[in-house]
Amino acid sequence: MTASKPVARMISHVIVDLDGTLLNTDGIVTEVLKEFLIKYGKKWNSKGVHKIVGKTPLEAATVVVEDYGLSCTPEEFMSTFTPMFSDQLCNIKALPGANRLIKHLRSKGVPVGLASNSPKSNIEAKISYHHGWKESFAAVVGGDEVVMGKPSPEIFLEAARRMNADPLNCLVVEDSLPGVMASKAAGMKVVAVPSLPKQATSFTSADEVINSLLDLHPEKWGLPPFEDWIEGTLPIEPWYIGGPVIKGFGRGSKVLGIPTANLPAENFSALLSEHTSGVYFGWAALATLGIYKMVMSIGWNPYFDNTEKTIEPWLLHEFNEDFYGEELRLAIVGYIRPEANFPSLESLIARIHEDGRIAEKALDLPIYACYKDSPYLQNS
Ligand code: ADP
Ligand code: RBF
Ligand code: MG
Repeated sequence: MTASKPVARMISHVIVDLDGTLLNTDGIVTEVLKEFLIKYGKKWNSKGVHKIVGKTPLEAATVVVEDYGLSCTPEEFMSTFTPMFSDQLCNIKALPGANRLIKHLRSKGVPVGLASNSPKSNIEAKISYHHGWKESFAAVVGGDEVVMGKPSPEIFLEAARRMNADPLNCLVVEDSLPGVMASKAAGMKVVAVPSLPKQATSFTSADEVINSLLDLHPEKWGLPPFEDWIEGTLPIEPWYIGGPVIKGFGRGSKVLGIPTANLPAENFSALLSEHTSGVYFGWAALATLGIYKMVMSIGWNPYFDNTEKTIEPWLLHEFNEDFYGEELRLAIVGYIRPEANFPSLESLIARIHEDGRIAEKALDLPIYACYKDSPYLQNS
């Protein structure tokens, strides 16, 4: 008897979560929470953040009230916090790759549902600030439209039902653990995009864990691929940072043979939280030495498991001397890959050299080469 081959599952519909997946809601939640806690004479602490990601507002309020020992009920907390938060909805930014994903699936005719534990009116308000989003969703389901929010599967099943989709043919994109649990309970495939760094290991039930939406490859799920990758690179809206070259861990040249001219990451915390960690490339200007091609990593260097995010640009040029303290300006124009861990130092080094070759070649393409003339670099 021949065992029948399992039929490959066809994905026909995508269902996305909103907060933490498409929108950087946590950034605003944190700002508002800080302000709120000051009123209560308490100080915000980033350590509790993981406990509120993916919770319903009331659940999250309960955690905050308890953790900070606030002298109010969760309901009272909500009645003060909610209007403060609502005032800030217009300031919630799209996460990297969110616009690109929505536009792509829409242009390829793949129906996309939005399923969030937030109340429907809240979802509608949030997406109204993002051009073209509302029209892109075939269904929107809020936490107030089901009996139980995530981790119950109800919200995803309802989104599928409204799109006339079989749950088995749905792919969910989710940042939270409750959301991943809900997707699996609904019988769906799920790609996790953990919004908290270094949490990827707890997402074992997800079908795939990626670092950011930039790393989503729809073709893995039988969906139309993105068409914007060029020679192993993804063009991004350029961003610019600069500052004095500081001392890093002293291991770039010593341990890897790859010197990286570190920038003071704490000066760019707001900008860095807008961009995901990963390997990027672009142009680097040194005030006295000139403009060079550059490839860099931004993040926690998983191989070394750093506790602080660092900015590590490797200038693709042989210098005769160190240039600590010099003003270094960067135009970051493209993305290559997420930061990764490696089985050996040799494999990390080999991969960084390959990143260097990719960047070197890509920067000759007109779409990237033009940024060498950025006024920001010329005036350094
Ligand atoms: P650190 O940990 O202090 O950053 P590294 O071993 O990474 O030390 O060396 C980085 C330093 O090496 C830079 O700050 C810079 O002064 C110098 N350097 C020399 N060549 C390069 C290069 N091609 N790219 C970046 N930095 C270089
Ligand atoms: N470190 C990692 O742990 N994982 C990576 O994937 C990784 N990629 C890098 C890519 C480039 C282009 C560069 C320049 C560095 C990368 N590093 C990575 C960072 C490296 O660990 C770091 O520069 C050294 O630890 C020096 O502090
Ligand atoms: Mg360095």
